[in-house]
Parts: sequence; structure tokens; C-alpha cells
Amino acid sequence: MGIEIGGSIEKVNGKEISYNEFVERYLAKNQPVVLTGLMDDWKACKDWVFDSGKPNLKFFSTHFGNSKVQVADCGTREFTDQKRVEMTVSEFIDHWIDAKECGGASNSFQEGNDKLVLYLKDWHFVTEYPEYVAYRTPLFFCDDWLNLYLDHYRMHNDSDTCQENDGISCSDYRFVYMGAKGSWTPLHADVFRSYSWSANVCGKKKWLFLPPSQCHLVFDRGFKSCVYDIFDDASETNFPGFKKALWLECSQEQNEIIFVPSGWYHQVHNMEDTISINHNWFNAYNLSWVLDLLSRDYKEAKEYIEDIRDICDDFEGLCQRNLAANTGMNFSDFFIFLSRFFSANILQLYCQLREEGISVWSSSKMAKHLVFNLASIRRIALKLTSMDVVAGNHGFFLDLMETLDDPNFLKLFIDVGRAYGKIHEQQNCSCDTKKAWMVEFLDYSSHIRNPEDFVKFIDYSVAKLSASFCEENLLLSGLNNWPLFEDQ
Ligand SMILES: O=C(O)CCC(=O)C(=O)O
Repeated sequence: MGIEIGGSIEKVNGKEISYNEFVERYLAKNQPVVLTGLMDDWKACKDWVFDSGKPNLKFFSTHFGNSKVQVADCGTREFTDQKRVEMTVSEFIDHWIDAKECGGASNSFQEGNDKLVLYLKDWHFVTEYPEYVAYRTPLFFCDDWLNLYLDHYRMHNDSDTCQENDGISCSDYRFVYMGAKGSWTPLHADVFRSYSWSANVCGKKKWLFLPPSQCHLVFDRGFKSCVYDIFDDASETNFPGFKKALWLECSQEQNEIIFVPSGWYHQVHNMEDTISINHNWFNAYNLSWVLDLLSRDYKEAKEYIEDIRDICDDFEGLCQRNLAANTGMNFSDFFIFLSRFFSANILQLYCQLREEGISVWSSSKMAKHLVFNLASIRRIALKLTSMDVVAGNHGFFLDLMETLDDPNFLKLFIDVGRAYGKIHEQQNCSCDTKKAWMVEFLDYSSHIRNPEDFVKFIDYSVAKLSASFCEENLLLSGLNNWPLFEDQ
């Protein structure tokens, strides 16, 4: 069954639009775009590619050959993804070169065929080689709560989830992908329903996109299984809606960056030998997507083990552990994440107000951005209060003083300030967080044990800040009426 193409993706020169234009036109509207002109001075574009545009494969064996990486065998399906094997970068490159010499690899798997199409995916390159600065994240993608957070905390601390306790596999969502012509990625929406951006250092990719409003069309009747390969297995019997789907097609060339919005299903084919850099990320604009995914997966995790509820000592605990293992975080992780992020944002705002007074309100884009973040966290916390996700003794727990004493929190606070300082071209504040916290929030003695406590803490701290700095309660009204924030 063929697919119907309904349009293409806009291409824009990234040097000709401002940060706010990017936010208004693409981020806030959850629309894809291809950006050009943003990779000019990347070291990766010099070291990893020949002038001919072909990848410099030997460079990888020489400099990064011993790295252990995940490689997908593009011809073999394993559940909803391709079969993965672990090998060294040198082994992967040797295979690539051998396959090339034999006239190219093939996706059709046969026993003993050593010319499989292999695709190196999810290589945590930045974590592994922090000294080698291959690229700088473009400004448009710097409001990245996921990687800012993971630079200092683990999303989930259970050893079940981070089995390879090597500090790399759970470290971040910044990846390098490398694959020969013919390698590909099956249909999927991204982890956590995050945004992604993907930059072609060399080669060419064909992307097929389906907007969230049509995603039900690629599922079976029970909404359990999704089409794997849109060019192959979508039989009408199994996927009755599939033929109605209207796809957007995009051809991404070398030195172009694609922005993939939240919840858009996509399938990707490397049309040439291709190397790309790829980040997953979320922020105030797509936080509700993360929560929706968690709720859906939690419901599924619960249904899946419903028949052992009566014989299970800790049914809720098991649900949360399964949720973390399958989705990458559970509700407790999400809640802790939100609480720390809220604290870092409100303290940054406090520092701005303390240093510059209430005038920041009209002059500081950074202050507005921080308030926007606080508003979105509050909305999500409010949604959490109405969800039945924290049963029994699996409620949340956050000790505010402990949070503040943790050196990782200070680093998160500093990085949040740096990120927004960079985005809005403002100096970030030099502020003693502990002192700030003591002065403003010490009298808030309660621990935060559930979403209700969290909402109370948010309202308390916002009211306190308002009372200290804004005679007319500007902060509170800003929090409730942020113009850019739209429900998705
Ligand atoms: O480039 C690929 O093969 C897949 C990338 C992808 O799915 C993404 O960036 O979301």
C-alpha cells in the first residue's frame, strides 16, 4: 500500500529569524521546520567530512575507535524497533568500509550475510568526549530542560532502569547517528514525546512526518501496535485507518537542521552515507506532552499486571518501576524533576528582581521567560493533583533544604541562568542561592509530599516574591496570564 504525501516542510535560513520568531512560528505551534545556516563553524563539519561531502570514516576509528556503541541491524525487527547489538566504533567502521567495498550493504537479512545495513544510533558523544567540542547547540534549542537536568541529576535512580551503571547510558539525550546509504529508522514518536532536532553533518535524509492529529491512523484497532515500516507492513486488515494518513515529506541535506515537534510520528531514511547529531529535549512548551505520555503509559503498565494485583505485595511500586523501565521515568521522577526545576527558576527570578528591581518586569525577556516557565510548571502540577497516580506509600517526597544543600542543585541553578542569559542576551545574575532561599522561603517548613503540597509551595513562593518586589502583584498576574502559553 502506498502512502499519500500531502505537503512538505518549510525551510528557513536560521540566521534570518530571531529566537522569538522561532518560538512563535514553530515551537509554540508545534510545527516542524528545517533550518539552514546554523552549522558553519562546527568542528564536526570539518573533521568528520571530506570536501567531497563523504564521511571521513577513518577519523572515527582513529580518534574514537574504542568507544562502545549501540548499532541497529536495519534488516531485523525486534518488537517495535530494530535489533540492536553492541560493538566498538572501529568494528562498526570496518563493517561499513567492507560493505562498501563489496558493493553496498543490503537490508534483506540472510543467515551468514555479513553485509547487513548497520546503523550506529544513540551514541552519547558529548558525554564521552567532553573536551572535543564537535558542535554548539543552536540557540533555538537551548531551552532544553531535559539535558540541563541530566547534566546534574539522574532522571531515575533505580538500578533496574540504569542497568549499565556506567554513567553513560542514562547520561543525556545528545546523540550522534551514523549510517550508510540505505540505513533507516522505523516509524515512531520520540521518547517522552519530546522535541528533537537533528543536524546533518554529511549525507541526506528523507523524513516522513505525520502530525499528532492523524497519529491514530497508524495504530491497530486496539490502539496497541503501531505500523513499523510505512512502506511495507501496513495492511488494511491490521491498520484500517492507514490509507487515510496524509504525510509530509522532507529531504534534509548536508548542513541542515530539522526541528521535530512533540508527538509527530516520523520515519527516516538515509539516502546517502550520513552522519547526524541529534538531541531530544523538552521545556515549558511541551511539558504537557510528557505528562500525557506518562499517564497513558502508567495506565497501560497497570492494566498489563492487573491480574497479579491481589498477590502482589506492592502493586503500585511495581507499576511505577515498570513505568520507569519502559518510559524512562515514572511519576515520582517527573515530580522531583518539576520541583527542582521550579526551584531553580524561581530563584533565578528572585536574583533578577533583587539585582535590578521591579524594572526587570518591563525590560527583561529573561524574567518573562522564567515566569512563563513557572506558570507552565504550576499548570502541570495542578493537572497532577487531579490524577490518581500517587497511591499508597509511593507518594513523592522533596525536602526543600536538602534540595538546596545539594551541590548539584546549585549547578542546575547556574546552568538555567546561563541558558536563559544566552537565549536573551542578558547577563546572568551572581546570586547566593542559599541566602536567597533562606531569606525568602525559610519559613516554608513543610516538606512536599504530593502534588497538592507542590501547588501550595508554588503559590506560597510566588506570593512571597510578589510581596517583596511587586507592589501591584505583577508577578501573580503574569503567572496567570502569560500570553504565549497555549494549551496543546
Ligand atoms: O535520523 C534518524 O535515523 C532518526 C532520528 C529521529 O528519529 C529523531 O531525531 O527524532
